[in-house]
Amino acid sequence: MTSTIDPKSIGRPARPHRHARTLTGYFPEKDASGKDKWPRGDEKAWKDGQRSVDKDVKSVTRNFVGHVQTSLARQAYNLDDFGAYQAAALSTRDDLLVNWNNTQLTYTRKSPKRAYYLSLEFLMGRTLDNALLNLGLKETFSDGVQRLGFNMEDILEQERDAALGNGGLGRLAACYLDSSASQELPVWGYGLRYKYGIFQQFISTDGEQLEAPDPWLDNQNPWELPRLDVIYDVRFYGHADRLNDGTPRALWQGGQEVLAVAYDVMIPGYSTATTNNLRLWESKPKRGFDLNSFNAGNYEGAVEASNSAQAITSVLYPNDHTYVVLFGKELRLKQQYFWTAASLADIIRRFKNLGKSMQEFPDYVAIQLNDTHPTLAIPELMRILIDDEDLRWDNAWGIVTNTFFYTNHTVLPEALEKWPVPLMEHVLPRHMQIIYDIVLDFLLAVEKKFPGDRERLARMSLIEEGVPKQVRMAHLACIGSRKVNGVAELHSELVQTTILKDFVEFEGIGKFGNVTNGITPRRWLDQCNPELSTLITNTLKLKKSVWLKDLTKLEGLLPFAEDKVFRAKWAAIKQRNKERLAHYVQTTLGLTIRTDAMFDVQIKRIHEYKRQSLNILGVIHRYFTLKKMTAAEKAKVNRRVVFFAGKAAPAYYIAKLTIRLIVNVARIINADPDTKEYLQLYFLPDYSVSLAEVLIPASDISQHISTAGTEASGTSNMKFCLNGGLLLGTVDGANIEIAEEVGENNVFFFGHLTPAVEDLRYQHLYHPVPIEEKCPALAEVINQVSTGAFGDGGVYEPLLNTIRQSDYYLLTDDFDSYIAALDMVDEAYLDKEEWVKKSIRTTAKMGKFSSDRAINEYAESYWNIEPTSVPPEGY
Ligand code: 26V
Repeated sequence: MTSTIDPKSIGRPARPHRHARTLTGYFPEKDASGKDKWPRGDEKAWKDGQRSVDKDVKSVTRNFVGHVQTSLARQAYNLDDFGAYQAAALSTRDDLLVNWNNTQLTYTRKSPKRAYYLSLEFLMGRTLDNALLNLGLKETFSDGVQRLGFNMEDILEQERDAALGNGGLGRLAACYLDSSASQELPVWGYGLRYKYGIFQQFISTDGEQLEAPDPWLDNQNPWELPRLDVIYDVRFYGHADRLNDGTPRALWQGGQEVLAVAYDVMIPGYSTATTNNLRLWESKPKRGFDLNSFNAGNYEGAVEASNSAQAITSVLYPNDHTYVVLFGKELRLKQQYFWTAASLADIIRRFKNLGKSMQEFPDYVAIQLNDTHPTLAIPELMRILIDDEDLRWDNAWGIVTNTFFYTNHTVLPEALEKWPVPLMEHVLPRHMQIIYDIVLDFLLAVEKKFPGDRERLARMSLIEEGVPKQVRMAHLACIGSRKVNGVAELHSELVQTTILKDFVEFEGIGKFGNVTNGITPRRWLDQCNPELSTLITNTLKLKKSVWLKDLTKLEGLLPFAEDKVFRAKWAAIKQRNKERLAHYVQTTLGLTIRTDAMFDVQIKRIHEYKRQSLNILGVIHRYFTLKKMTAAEKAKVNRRVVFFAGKAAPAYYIAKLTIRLIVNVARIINADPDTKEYLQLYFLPDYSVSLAEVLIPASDISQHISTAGTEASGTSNMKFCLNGGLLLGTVDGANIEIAEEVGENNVFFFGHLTPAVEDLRYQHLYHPVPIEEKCPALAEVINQVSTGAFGDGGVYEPLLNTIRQSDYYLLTDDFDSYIAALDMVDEAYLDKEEWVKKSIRTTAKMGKFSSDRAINEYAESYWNIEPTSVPPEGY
């Protein structure tokens, strides 16, 4: 099938104002005494916190113009918005660098225990606005560029997102880096510098998702510092021979050697001089190309090795929660080892500079494994300690198990990582030997505690029997770590009672815990919703830097829920955020959205367990209900605009069909004169961090409707609630804790609870009830889709069959209560005053969900690290 890209569907805004112009006011006017006259005096830019260098508008513009003329080699009379963005980024970077250098120097001098966050994904989004906020330079900078004839918002729009992640797991890593730096904690991130991040999503005219590469580095990346001096060799393949000299040592030789080159990304803390580091590795061939092959005329052969090396960090895998499509993917395994090997080599080199013995490693180093992706770090550290450092096995294992911490992010069976043993033996022969040695020791210990329990041994082994045998990475991560945690209370409980139950029985509950996820209020309130932030600051009568660093202070808003004037201000800001979103949709997609309606939003990866299908079937139900109404009846209903956004993994057929259904339903109902005043539906293409920053502040209600027990935590639920959006959701993940905080009367819950899920699935399989009997409303909706109400019905059969057949995600069980919950939302929204009260109370009670709280729990209860303050420059 051929498909065309509808230019209107392209999510990325065209660059506004690409014409070049002269920097206005660059040459300042003179005052009477002949001195330069600047619009504002030498005010202190660092308003709320400490700042190393006093910055004024004058020095900001001088630095900016300096970069225009030198770094960019452009003339002051020939600059467009993109050039202005580059100059702004480069001059901001100059400020970051001062703090970054000071921070690293301080860490070297004070040698505190450090923590390292190993994550294959960091979903950073844009940097400029955040860097300026954290430096305390936002207003000064904005004044400066304005004086030069530019508009700060246009400049900010020029930046491309750094989208080195799939979704929640990668964004969590980014929030945690922000919180670590903001709380002066010595934490570094380690990841990969993918040449291509998450794909760009286009939607064809018939609703098909099309993928295009994300060439985010094409415009150069001003935020990274190439460290061509920080390089490690990483080996693959070859052969490993045990020395058999009475030690566990082996010699690993031959194979392919690849270089890992460091790129550093500065991570400024908010209102502090601390600027931490995110180190991303790029793969490079060790030798340029093979001159022998080249001379012999074998040109492909000459560059083969070099291409194979470069391929390692070329692209982020766009899957999450489905391991099957990755089964046996050698390149993914190579990514994981390349990254863990380079990161560990770097960590060990830094540790060795302290002049301590290896025994003290866990006193100076904590390594957090973000999901199982970096689990190879466990056998890799064993390899280094045994083969290079010549330690005894038990001694090495003691060091390893005191260094690592493992966070699980999903209990979905298809997302649990496993690697085929033959592949491991081929790519990492020495590590496979070590894993077998770990297994042997471990199973002996289990056998000792539970003698004769063969089934238990089989369940707990790191090796799953089968053809081929597979290494269970979650088991390895669990036994190799000091502590294991889930990401919300319910999820941690499920980890302990399902996938790692045997391990709890074996090792004791003390090793297992919970750290409920969090989000950074800097990006997810102050930056994305500046008007609300200002209203909060003025109302709490606190400095912004106080409540943004102690989010529980938001509770001070509670009494104002009773204040009519305050409520009006609160509601007006929500309205303006809706208009901002409508403007964005108008300029990027050419679509006109009405803003006198409730905004109902579901934005996240498209996945069956997240049940976007439930939402779209609910929309269809509403559409047909409206169609049956008289004009008088319709006049009483609540107007609703429904938004979806999210990417489907390129090979995930059912998820892609869901997008297609949404787009085609939108086409019909947005054009229907009977209903379009009351119900509109949009699928916004190319979901990203930056798009979330526009959507979230505009939402009245957001949907987090996963089948109970499937969404580990969710973090966008927190972002919506922090911005005064109410939550419609299932009793799942962090929804539960949000409801505990804000009160159940301020959230809309529906659906079956986790303990019922297993039984219901059993019923579906063994005692199925026809859908017409079980849930007639849903049967009717499915029938409409199937018989072509939204275009060729046959197309959607595979999607509809997932519901008609096993209905694994329980749509037939939850549909009626979902519709009832939507009705309750409508009813509540009709009472505007009461709704705004709920909105204020929700924001007021979100303090717990700051990532500052979460990262402190890791720092205190897991890593045992302490804040290390960095003296501002000049002290
Ligand atoms: C799994 C896999 C499986 C192999 C293919 C590549 C791949 C890539 C990523 C993942 C991780 C899936 C786990 C995940 O993303 N979990 C999400 O983590 C969020 C942060 O804790 C949490 O809020 C979400 O509820 C959870 O789904």
